[in-house]
Amino acid sequence: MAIEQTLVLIKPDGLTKSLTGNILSRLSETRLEIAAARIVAVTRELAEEHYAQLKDEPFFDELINYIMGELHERRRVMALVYHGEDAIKKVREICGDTNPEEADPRSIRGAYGRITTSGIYENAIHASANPEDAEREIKLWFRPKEVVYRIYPVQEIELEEVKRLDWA
Ligand code: IDP
Ligand code: MG
Repeated sequence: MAIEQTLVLIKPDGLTKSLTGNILSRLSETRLEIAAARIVAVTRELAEEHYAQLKDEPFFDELINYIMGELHERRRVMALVYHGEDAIKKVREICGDTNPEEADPRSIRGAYGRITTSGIYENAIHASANPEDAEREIKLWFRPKEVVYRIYPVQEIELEEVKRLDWA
């Protein structure tokens, strides 16, 4: 068994329904460690990049609206990295099937997901499907210094003329 990292997103429906605590409790059953966490206001660019593999699906536009929080009061998601043995499979198992109506009712998606009248699967949580996706997704949502374990190589780069937002 390999030491892996996996990206978890608590999607906007999960935040609007105040499910964050419940979902994190369920994930703690895996005994994996949280290696990173942040609240993210999702831009269209980030949403489209995250779901790039699904761009030809008929539900793609709705999916982008969903993950950006356009369908909910909360225009944000909670992004986390879980770290440990077999992390990808363990988290996917506890999430349950993509379709919340088919997911085991004891899984997170089975318990908290629904299919909207427009047909989108609002399933409360995202979890990386395989090691390649996990690496791509973690690198998309986090900078190296935000993740406490370094399982992917890093490099130092020199920046010139950096602008950053500071308190006025
Ligand atoms: P996954 O989240 O279980 O990995 P993906 O196929 O990667 O499933 O799809 C990403 C997300 O798109 C799903 O979590 C769900 O919110 C939505 N989705 C997937 N398939 C469908 C569908 O057939 N109809 C509506 N929404 C879907
Ligand atoms: Mg997927």
